[in-house]
Amino acid sequence: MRVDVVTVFPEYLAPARLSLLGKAIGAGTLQLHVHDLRKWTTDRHRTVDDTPYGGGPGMVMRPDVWGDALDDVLESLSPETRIVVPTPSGIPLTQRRVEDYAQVPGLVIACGRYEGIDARVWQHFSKRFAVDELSIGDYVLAGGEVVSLVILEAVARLMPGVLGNEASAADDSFAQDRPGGALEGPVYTKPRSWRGLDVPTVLTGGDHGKVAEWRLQQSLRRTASNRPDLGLGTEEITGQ
Ligand code: 6GU
Repeated sequence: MRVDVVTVFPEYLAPARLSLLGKAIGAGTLQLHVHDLRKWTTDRHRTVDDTPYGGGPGMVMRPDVWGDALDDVLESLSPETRIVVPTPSGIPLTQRRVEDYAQVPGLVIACGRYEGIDARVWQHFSKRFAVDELSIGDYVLAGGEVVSLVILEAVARLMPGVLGNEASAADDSFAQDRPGGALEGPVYTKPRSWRGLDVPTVLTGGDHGKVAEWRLQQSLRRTASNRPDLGLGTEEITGQ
């Protein structure tokens, strides 16, 4: 898969060359192209923003600069490429959507800064491409660069050959085919006893059916406690 990121801070994407993402790039599974938006500015000061029409605080990114940048970046790309616009006013990024992105030939992630990008840019490009305005949670970041790293990592680990253990993605919290609870429960490793705390005996007893039952119960309990919004009632834990 190919991912193009357009940003005024291309150096912000340096961590994408590390660890799991770095390996996916090295293996050719992921082709990452980072573009400096200022390359498409035409004035001496390399201006990317201006004051908002209608007044108010902050600055808005100019449609002419973004339009020229996206024309060039999209020119050689598949029409199935998705344009992703990180914004706190977007629709929530979910694992469902990450799974969807893992199936497309490419993404173009348009990182805004300041108060956002002139809305006409998306009016224009949505005539030719699917444009998704996405939020990664109910808090405000200074720009989309960190969000692009989040999307890259979430998508890349679903691609064939990227994770060491292919089975581990299917067992994730939120995965489509996870039975019962949505969140993973607690995990343990050696030593069996540490600072007076013992691993739950069910995990060391060798009864795989009992282990599965215990893990499901832990998963439901954690989901009800940490994420009541996910809508798994406590009756599914207690059986009442
Ligand atoms: Cl996608 N962008 C920004 N700037 N802030 C956010 C966000 C995105 N998601 C949550 N907060």
